[in-house]
Amino acid sequence: MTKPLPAFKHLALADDAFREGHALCPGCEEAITFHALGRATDNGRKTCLVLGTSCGEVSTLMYPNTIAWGRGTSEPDRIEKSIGIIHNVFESAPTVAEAICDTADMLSQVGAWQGPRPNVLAWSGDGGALSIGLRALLHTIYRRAAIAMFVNINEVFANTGFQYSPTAIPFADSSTLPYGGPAEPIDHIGLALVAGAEFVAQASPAFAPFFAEVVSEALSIETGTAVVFVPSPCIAGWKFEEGMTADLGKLASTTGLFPNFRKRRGQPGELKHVPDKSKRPPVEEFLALQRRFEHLVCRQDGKLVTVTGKEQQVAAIQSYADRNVERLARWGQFP
Ligand SMILES: Cc1ncc(C[n+]2csc(CCOP(=O)(O)OP(=O)(O)O)c2C)c(N)n1
Ligand code: SF4
Repeated sequence: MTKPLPAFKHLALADDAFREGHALCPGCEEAITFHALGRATDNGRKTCLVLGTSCGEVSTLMYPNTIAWGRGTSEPDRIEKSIGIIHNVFESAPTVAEAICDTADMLSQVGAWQGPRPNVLAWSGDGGALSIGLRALLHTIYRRAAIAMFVNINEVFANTGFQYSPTAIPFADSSTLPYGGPAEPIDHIGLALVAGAEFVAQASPAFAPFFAEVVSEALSIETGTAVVFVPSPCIAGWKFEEGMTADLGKLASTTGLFPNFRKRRGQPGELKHVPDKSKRPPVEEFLALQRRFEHLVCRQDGKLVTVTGKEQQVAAIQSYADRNVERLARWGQFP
């Protein structure tokens, strides 16, 4: 018997629905995520994608100039290859996706839709999903709508000028909170689990095989909401050098600041790509690559140096990362 292909090989062979013409910054991790979604949705089902206002929306739907979505350049002749996109207001992506699910169910019940259930995806930034739209997201999860919700976590409201977002690492510089503040990131994974999500994951595309598995699993969930948080380096807001996107994506997990994680309801969770404490890179390795933390840490002659007087702030970030790993391990035991 031939072994089934791993998820990322399936994706590599699939027909991509994310195409040229987008205006995301070169080095933006969202482009990698969108290619994965574009390929994962080539699974024999019609796709409906709801984009909440965010960089991901304004940079890929520049009507009437370019629309960076679609398999090929013309209307596909097979419905399972088609991808319909709805752009809606900032905070309502999960609610609109839920309405699409309900409509598909009704059409099925009256016999007007005979195909397999469509892929219904929603996409929002962390500002849209975890700040202004948090209530909408939690109630969609609570109602167990069978959508796959993707939340792009770049720790700022990037599209409108890098304002502070509740996922920000303490003391990160943003346009509304220069030098940041001591508040720790909102517990987005805990909130999604407690609201009743069927599947919750945090996954970085920097770990391609794991990311492909998570995206495919999220699309397969039929009995409730799948929520995937995607930690996403933002080159313009975090101010890092070109070529560092994947390295930062990896360090976000390995330091414990945004570890890869997945959990199905009723099953134990799995923490991935976080070494044991003794082998874990210190948070300074992540911070020193970004100028939003230059008031705290820098590299001199290849060595990590903490700015004099900022030792307590760096220690607070390290403490958060360590406690975050412990907290996620505990969430893994949530029923
Ligand atoms: C109700 C409402 N308030 C404010 C805005 C303006 N707005 C559009 S995008 C955006 C920020 C989006 O931030 P986020 O969701 O984090 O996505 P990102 O741009 O970082 O990808 C804001 C404030 C809006 N469109 N609608
Ligand atoms: S501003 Fe940040 S999130 Fe927006 S397109 Fe550029 S890198 Fe991506």
